[in-house]
Amino acid sequence: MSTAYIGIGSNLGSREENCERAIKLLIENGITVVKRSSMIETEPWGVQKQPKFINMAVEIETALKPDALLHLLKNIEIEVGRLPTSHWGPRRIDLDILLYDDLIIKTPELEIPHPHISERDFVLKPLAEIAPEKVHPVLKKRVRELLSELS
Ligand code: PH2
Ligand code: MG
Ligand code: MG
Repeated sequence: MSTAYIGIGSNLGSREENCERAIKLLIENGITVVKRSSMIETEPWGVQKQPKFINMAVEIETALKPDALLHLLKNIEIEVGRLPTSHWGPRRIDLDILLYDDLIIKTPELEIPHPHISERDFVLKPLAEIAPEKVHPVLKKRVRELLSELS
């Protein structure tokens, strides 16, 4: 079994419900949701002219390898009603693998740890709620340290 952290975001439709639905679908697909952060409303990052987001993070346990987990997350995004969008544009749901054990992967399809973690308070705040002591395997710093350096 592996432990992974998934970042969840939504800024279209019923944002909280979209996040809940995604978590329900994770569980229905055999993923164990070990911890979940609170939901926070965040200002859009990257492309600013779009609605505010709801963001949260969950800790999961899974036997799925990263590529299979990514595939499942993409299917859940479609199930929750995600439509193709512009880069960093508005979406009903976004499910990102933030960390997966202490793995470091960089392929055209998948980068773990998720890039930009250390620049994004909408990722670090929820993550610090559920995994403050987790060490980022590339930056070699704890999540709570990355958050305090950001703010
Ligand atoms: N996701 C993005 C781009 N910008 N801003 C916030 N606040 N929250 C997000 O989840 C988000 C974003 C692309 O995935
Ligand atoms: Mg994202
Ligand atoms: Mg994504």
